[in-house]
Amino acid sequence: MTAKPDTPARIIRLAEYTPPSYAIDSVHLRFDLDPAKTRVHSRMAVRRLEGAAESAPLVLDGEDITLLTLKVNGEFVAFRQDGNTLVLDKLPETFTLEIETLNVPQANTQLAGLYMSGGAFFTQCEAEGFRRITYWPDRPDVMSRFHVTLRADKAQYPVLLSNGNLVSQTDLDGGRHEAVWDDPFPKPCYLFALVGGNLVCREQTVRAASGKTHLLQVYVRAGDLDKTEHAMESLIKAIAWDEQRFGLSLDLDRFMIVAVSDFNMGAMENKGLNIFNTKYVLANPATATDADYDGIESVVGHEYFHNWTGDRITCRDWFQLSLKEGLTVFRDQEFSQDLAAASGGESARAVKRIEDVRVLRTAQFSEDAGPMAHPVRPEQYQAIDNFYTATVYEKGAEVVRMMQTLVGRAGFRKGMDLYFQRFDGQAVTCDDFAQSMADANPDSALAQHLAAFKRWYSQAGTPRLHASGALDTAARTYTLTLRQTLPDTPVQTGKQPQVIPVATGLLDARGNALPLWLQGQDKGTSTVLVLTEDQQTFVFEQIDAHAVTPSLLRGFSAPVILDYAYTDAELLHLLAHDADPFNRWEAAQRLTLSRLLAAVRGEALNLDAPYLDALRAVLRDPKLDPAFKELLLTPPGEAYIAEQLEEVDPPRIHRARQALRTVLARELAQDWQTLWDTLTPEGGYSPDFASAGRRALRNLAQAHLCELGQATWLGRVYQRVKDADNMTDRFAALAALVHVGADLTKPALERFAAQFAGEALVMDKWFALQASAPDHDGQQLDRVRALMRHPAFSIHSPNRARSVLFAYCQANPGAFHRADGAGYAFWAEQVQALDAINPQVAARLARALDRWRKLAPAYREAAQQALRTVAESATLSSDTREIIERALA
Ligand code: 0A1
Ligand code: ZN
Repeated sequence: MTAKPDTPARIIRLAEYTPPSYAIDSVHLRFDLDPAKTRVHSRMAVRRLEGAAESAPLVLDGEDITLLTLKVNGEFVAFRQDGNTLVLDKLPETFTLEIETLNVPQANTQLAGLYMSGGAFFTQCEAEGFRRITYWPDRPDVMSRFHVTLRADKAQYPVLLSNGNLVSQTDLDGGRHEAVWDDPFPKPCYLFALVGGNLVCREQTVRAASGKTHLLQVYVRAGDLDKTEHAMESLIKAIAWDEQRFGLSLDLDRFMIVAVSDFNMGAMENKGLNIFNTKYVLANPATATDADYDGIESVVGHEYFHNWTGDRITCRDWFQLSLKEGLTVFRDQEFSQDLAAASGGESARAVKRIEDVRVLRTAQFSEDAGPMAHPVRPEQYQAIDNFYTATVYEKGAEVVRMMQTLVGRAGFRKGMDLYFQRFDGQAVTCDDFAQSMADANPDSALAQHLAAFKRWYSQAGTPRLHASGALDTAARTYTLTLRQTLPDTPVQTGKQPQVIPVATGLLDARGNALPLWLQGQDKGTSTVLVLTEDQQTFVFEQIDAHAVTPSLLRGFSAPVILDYAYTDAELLHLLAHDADPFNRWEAAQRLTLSRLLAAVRGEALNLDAPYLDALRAVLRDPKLDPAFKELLLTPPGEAYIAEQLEEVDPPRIHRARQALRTVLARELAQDWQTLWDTLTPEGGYSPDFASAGRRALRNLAQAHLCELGQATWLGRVYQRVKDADNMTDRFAALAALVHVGADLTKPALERFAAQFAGEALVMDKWFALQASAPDHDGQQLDRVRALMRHPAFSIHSPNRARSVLFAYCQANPGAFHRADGAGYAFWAEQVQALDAINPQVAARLARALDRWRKLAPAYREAAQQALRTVAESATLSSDTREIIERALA
């Protein structure tokens, strides 16, 4: 019997959750690995759970696999088949269940379950991949002890890995060998993993603060060993950080990271055997940029932190995904901030925060305003893979951060301790986490307003925070009124107020911080106001000032849209004087945004002297970090600008932003030149915060200087493509040429490709850079099609598909949205082609048209037509169907 590859559209609802009827206390799994026919034998110790009826059936999921045998207590038994499930009735209270299945790893193009990449075996089981290996109650609240035997040809697959501890390794007849692994920690099946292949590893033994020693290994393909140092260093730092900040030690003798080229996501936290997209492991100065180094540090940290927040305590059901993801993103963001601050001082922390907020506001705010809007704890889904979203991850992290803001750092640590004390080894809910935080901090605003706070989990949409202030010089008060509104979203209306922590400071006319007194209490110069109602006023007393500028939402203390009618003068004042670096950056963003929006409306782009002087002052300020200057001088992205508009004409936005860059290039030319001359590298390449910041700012200067079109500059930049001593600078130079579309672009691209033909991750960048290039001549879509005909292009490789298709359809709105609809027709074609190969990746590409209703009429109709074309395809995975249906609903 072969189960069908995909289930028909079925809605899974949080409200319908029921606990499992059976536990699988332990399982022995045996894999006879073979690309064409892998036999999987599983022997499970099953026990009916207390509270389950004697007649309760055992329901096993299975997808795209062949069942060979099924025995209960050694006997063949009858079973029912219901869609993609097997149902067993009339079961004893405890029993042994044996199942044998057949997998065809070489035919598994979805990359979920057991699949092959580069001639090696890998698994991906989150969220529902284990059912593509064997029949099992595939749900995270069934936790089992795994004992795993792997058998394979020794010459082809010398390395055989699974979770936990290596028990034995034995040679078998016929050139095969066997490895036996035992994981001491019970886990849900989504954390199971195996790897079999010809891999090499960098390894190191570390002694943790607890005194225990651990073996750390990073496995890669032969030839990539020289790119594993940064991942190993990041892992060691993550281990130390989690011990120091949260008292959480590594609980395994051995911790392995394995890199694979074909992977749907970034990485996966399988217990003790993390599997990573090569993009988040491999780096050396010649092939990886500063951004890649940062990405590796944060993803290695993220997966490692899951060992406690995800693996030791996991999710009861997939609606609770943010329990582990929001918390773990929060932890990895704190980790990156602490590391940056350790080397670059406190302002480095702000730089990291700004980078995170930029991602949140671009990806998550637009998700929350579109057809895929869902709460941090979604209430329903068709395909859970569609809910690994910016909302669950990034907004979820903000919810955790707000808890820390409300209970303080020490209080947050207490809450984490209590959470582990209560729930270690269990599968629990977001409520359980929030309750632990509140109970550990009974006097906090969080405990006081817990029910209202938890609406952050249940209500979708981005709150708007409307603020207004009134100074009364006679009464010496400044009254701040805060009001919140939460928009309706596709299936939710009539929302309740949430708890919004608003970190606030007040500046006087000279830019000094005013002392804050609230109800007779001294609050220093920065305080967190907690908005819990629709509207509240806060009266600051003893204000001796003739003008007050409020600095609101410092550090972006809540994931909201702040609506305060700042004048340019106030923004320039904040930009010059605010003690909060985040709000200095934010003031500059607001100033730039209002000018961009005027240009989008069709007004001439005249950048005024006060604005330009303020930017110059920033560039010249010796006290400011180069990394901070780079962020401040980078205008809001096209997607973020689009979110501010009712109706969107993407090419128009692109032109406005481009025009602004050109004016900034010209007006600040002297400063760009000075930065270029003075920010010269000091010594060899190092990815540390300070050096990376200098490179970032120097390369921003270079990009602006290229905008001026002077042949000397273009020649100089071409030379850098040839002889830069690191990928950050080499790629920045190439990007600058591609962006301006200079004559030298072609030879530069060819040279680069010849040099890096053997480096897949570098070639991904090469493809992505071209696919995301501006459409100077109306030929960009043809160039994208040409890229797809390049011999190195393969739609089967998610990284390569993303580097062309996503780079064009998602990251290049100015070129993708065409009045003739050709971009959309291309998108429809590719979504369908990809869906037949890999539904998870296809469904992500499908989201490129999420916001079609906001498009100007010239585009809207063609976009709708393309969506309909996809909707009408005869075969469509439930993943892609869910996205398309929601978009059209
Ligand atoms: N839990 C992983 C992300 C992940 C999710 C799904 C995957 O396959 C469908 C793979 C990885 C993380 O947060 O890192
Ligand atoms: Zn995660």
